[in-house]
Amino acid sequence: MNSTLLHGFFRSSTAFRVRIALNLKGLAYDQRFRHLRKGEQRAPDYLMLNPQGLVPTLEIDNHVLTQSLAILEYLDETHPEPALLPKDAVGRARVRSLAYMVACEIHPINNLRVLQDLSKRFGANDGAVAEWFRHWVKETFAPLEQRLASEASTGTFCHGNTPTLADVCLVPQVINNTRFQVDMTPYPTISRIHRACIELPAFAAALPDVQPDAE
Ligand SMILES: N[C@@H](CCC(=O)N[C@@H](CS)C(=O)NCC(=O)O)C(=O)O
Repeated sequence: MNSTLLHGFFRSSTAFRVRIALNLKGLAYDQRFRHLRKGEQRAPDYLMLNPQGLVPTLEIDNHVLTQSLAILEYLDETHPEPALLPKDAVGRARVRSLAYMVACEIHPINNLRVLQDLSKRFGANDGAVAEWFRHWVKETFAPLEQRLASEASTGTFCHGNTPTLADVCLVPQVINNTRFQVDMTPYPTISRIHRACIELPAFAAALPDVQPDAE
């Protein structure tokens, strides 16, 4: 019996991050799906695990972990190989900085509950919501592209030639962008890194479309 259980949803980019990390670390896990559009993340049994009513939650080693970045770091600390963070402090700072650009600046304001609120409370139609999404991606993808294209530490992946926390956060965002028709032409370096990542089995197996709950 497998004791690691990921509560997620195929389309959740934060659950996607955790799937990638579990796969990279070679950890077996089961998944319990919480359909976000049906509001299953707010079911009483799930709120007992994660009072925020957000996915992912990871049950592992007899612990209940929430917040994807915290989960990623837990996995990296408890299963150090392959490492998601570089050995040097400045490298770790760079990787975290790239990861946080996506995880802290784009994701929270483009999350489902925010987009739903734009419609419900402020009357935004589907076009306006998509415009909002694209705007906030562009605000961060433009400087992210600039950094990745110009900084010497960029390699095949965001930092060097092995995937890190930065790639784990980047790929789900790029996939999410496709749902809102984000033009990726201005971001050739991000696109190149994305292609390199999804060639890896750990990323490919975490893609939303291949999850059992995919629609
Ligand atoms: N900062 C949290 C964000 C979690 C989050 O917002 N998850 C989304 C899916 S990607 C969610 O559960 N949304 C439900 C909702 O908006 O109602 C993390 O990284 O785990």
